[in-house]
Amino acid sequence: MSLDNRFPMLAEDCNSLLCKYLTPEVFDALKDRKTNNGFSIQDVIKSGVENIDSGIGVYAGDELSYHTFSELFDPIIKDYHGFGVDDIHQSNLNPDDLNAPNPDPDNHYIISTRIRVGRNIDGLPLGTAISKKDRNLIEKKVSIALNALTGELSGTYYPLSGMSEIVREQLISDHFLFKAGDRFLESAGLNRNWPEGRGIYHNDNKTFLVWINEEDQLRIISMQMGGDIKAVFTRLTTAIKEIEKKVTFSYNDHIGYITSCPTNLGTAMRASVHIKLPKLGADMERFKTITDKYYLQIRGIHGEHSDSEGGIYDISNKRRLGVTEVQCVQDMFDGVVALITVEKGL
Ligand code: ADP
Ligand code: CIR
Repeated sequence: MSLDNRFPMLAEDCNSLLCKYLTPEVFDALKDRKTNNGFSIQDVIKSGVENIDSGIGVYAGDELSYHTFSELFDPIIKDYHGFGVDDIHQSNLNPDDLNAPNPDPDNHYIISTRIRVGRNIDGLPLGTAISKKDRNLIEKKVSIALNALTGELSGTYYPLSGMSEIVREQLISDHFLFKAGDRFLESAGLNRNWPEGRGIYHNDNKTFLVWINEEDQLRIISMQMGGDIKAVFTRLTTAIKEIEKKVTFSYNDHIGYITSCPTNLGTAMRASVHIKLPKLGADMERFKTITDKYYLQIRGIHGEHSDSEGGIYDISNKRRLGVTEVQCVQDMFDGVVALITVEKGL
């Protein structure tokens, strides 16, 4: 589909935030603007126009996109995060400030815990607008920095180019690696030159992993079996500090860490558990009342846009901007405690 200078045809039954906030007036105001990397409003909305079932539907090409197209991004950011233009974002990556004793020490409910952050390199366009050359340079620079890590974080970088199909599929089904061919990312230009420049770094027991050049240039991940949320957060924060000694990330005082999808701005953190809740799963209305109260999101067992299997859900924090990293994890912890209490009583 080619997008031109006219207001796009948006389906009547479209429920994305793009469809909610892209009025003809907003489009007209933005249609001739471009960022310093040549990113236009047509580029911003392409994924949501082509994928009418999008939840959000927009991507940024660079930090400047959030400013240049603020008439569209600001209301979307307000709607998703509850964060207004005059609000302030603050970071807190101190595990000592987290109150999260294992909510399920006997492993009846929580299967595994995972916390990730998205990061992008300061001074470069985001993956939506980056050149092949710069993408490859990022892969090189970041993999060198990662290969120098020591102790528990010590591991190996595996480029996607040349990885066998069996290994790749196993890594995906074990929840360690990103999928290929995501249609939302495809439309956003994030899959250009696939698989070149992409890959995964992980330690031997796969408790610390870094995805390179997927939706964001880095996704830094800490995960392990069971519900020791604090241990997972502590490992992640240690790793971020180590990587930041070698690589400078794009950060803005107002909207925090810059990411290609506005849902990830701020902390860029998603703290999740895979949790068995078959009884609540049979009463989605009640389930959602609890997840809404604690600012949580329900995903399926294979990540975003996937379904639940066997009563197991991926429960994570929804807010990422205007709350600290500690608060993101605290939202998830508090909600998981409430969910387990209700599930036990059913
Ligand atoms: P992201 O978390 O980076 O936004 P996805 O929702 O696609 O992206 O999840 C990426 C992968 O991580 C998927 O395979 C998903 O099942 C896995 N995952 C997410 N949370 C957990 C968890 N708590 N335990 C194990 N795997 C998880
Ligand atoms: C959508 O709008 O449904 C996709 N573009 C994904 C949005 C959420 N993305 C994310 O959490 N990174």
